[in-house]
Amino acid sequence: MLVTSGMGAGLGGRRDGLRASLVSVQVTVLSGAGISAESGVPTFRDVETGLWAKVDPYEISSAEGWRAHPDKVWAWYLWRHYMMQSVEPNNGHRAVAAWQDYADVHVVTQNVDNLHERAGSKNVYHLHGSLFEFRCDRCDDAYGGVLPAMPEPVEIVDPPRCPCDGLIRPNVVWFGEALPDDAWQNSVEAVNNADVVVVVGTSSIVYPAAGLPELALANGTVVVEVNPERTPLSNAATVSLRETAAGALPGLLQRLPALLG
Ligand code: BV8
Ligand code: ZN
Repeated sequence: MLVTSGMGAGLGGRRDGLRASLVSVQVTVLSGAGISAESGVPTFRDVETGLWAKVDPYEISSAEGWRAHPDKVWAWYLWRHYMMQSVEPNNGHRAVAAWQDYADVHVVTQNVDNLHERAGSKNVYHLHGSLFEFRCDRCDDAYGGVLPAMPEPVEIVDPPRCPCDGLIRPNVVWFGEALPDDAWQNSVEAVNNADVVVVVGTSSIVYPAAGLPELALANGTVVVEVNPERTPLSNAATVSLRETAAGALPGLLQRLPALLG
């Protein structure tokens, strides 16, 4: 609906009707790696193509892993950072951004990519940090140095050093690390104020992020899951669609009345 065009006056009238009916509605989107899959960004757990198919996630995405072999972790994040430059938002990201014309939209994402922002989404809360921010693991100072290109993944690259002699690390949240307070507070508020929560492209097993749809359901809020695969949330969700992000999100708001019966 939001990205389709050329259906003349009928749609215009309905669009105004929809705008009038939705403008006071708050839509909160909880997204995971699956919303970026159709942009060519590998998800984590896909057995074949997943980022974690080739490396041990707890070795490469945990505080312990960083302490044990920072050169391996740094190389992996450099490659992911470089890969992000060659991908574009897809119709899933674009639909979520376009909903802002009709409703009050907040995006809570586990993704460390910037595809929601590049699609035009304003209120985006990164629960697990960003691939585009770097800081010292000792004094926390932000790092703005130039990063080497890495078209092909390599085994190890020594991370740069901070003037305090600390190591420069990506500003992402690793297993065993706390989530950024402001992003978490904004996310809980966005779920508590939501009229509908759309959970898209996440396996719903990593906490505390996976606890947010449960909070919405406990609040009696409509939860719509979009995922080609079933997840631990599918049974509890108000509606669970076995569809892809780019396929389902463009027309989702218009389908809601029929979906919710
Ligand atoms: C913490 C780093 C405490 C960034 C990541 C309660 C119970 C059990 C365990 C725990 C618990 N509480 C805490 C834990 C431990 C742990 C945890 O949850 N473990 C799990 C695995 C059991 N949690 C933590 O450690 C968290 N920290 O609790 O700290 C604390 C408190 C105070 C002080 C100190 C410590 C930190 C968690 C964050 C870890 N970092 N990544 C990076 O490298 O990117 S997690 C990583 O996996 C991702 O960031 C992402 O968030 C998460 C989940 O992945 P998804 O996004 O869901 O992707 P996945 O591949 O799994 O699934 C993709 C889905 O998309 C699939 O379902 C697929 O079907 C679908 N899909 C595919 N194509 C499409 C699609 N959907 C739509 N369209 C398509 N086209
Ligand atoms: Zn430092």
